[in-house]
Amino acid sequence: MSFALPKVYPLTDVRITGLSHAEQTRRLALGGASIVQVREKALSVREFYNEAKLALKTAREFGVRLIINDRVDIAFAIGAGGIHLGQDDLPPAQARKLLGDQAIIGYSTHNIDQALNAKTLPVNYIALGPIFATTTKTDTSPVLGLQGLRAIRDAIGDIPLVAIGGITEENAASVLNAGADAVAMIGGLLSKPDEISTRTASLLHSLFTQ
Ligand code: TZP
Ligand code: MG
Repeated sequence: MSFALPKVYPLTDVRITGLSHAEQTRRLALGGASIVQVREKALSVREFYNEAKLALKTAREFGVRLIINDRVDIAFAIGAGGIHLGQDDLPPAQARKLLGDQAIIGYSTHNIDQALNAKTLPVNYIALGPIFATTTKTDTSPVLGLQGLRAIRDAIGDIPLVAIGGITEENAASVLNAGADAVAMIGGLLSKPDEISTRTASLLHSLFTQ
């Protein structure tokens, strides 16, 4: 159940950008992103469905894989590339039954016990965070730091691992060096909406040339 995870994994955020998920997807894709997670915490299910459909249309135009946060029903309804689940969402095994073998399923973890448990589940990657302090998500678990990331990577072996929380272009390389396969970012790419494409391109460039 492994898949090639891109090193840079952007998430959308309408609150930070004031832009639709589709427009954020377009700007991220123009910067070279090949995977985007649509993260929406405020809209109704119907509104989220409509916005996700538009984002998927854009993603397909650019050959970007679109992952839906939280809502397996929406991922299924629009035919998204996958789902990202948290500890309080539908269990990964149920999502796998509903979405099938081809869907990418990601699962958020926040400590070593959750990460070890995630390894036993039918998921394609484990997300781990927060690595650093963040203001984007308020109900976070304690910060793990690079040492915590390294310890958990060593414990879980080689399952694809996405690090999240407070990651920027400045610290991204250190996160990859501490054992992450990919860096998931919200504020680090989106905080200046006019710079989404250039920041994404710059990050990709810096990670591939280091
Ligand atoms: N999960 C753990 S930290 C976080 C999520 C969704 C927020 C990440 O946002 P940012 O702006 O990249 O710190
Ligand atoms: Mg969730």
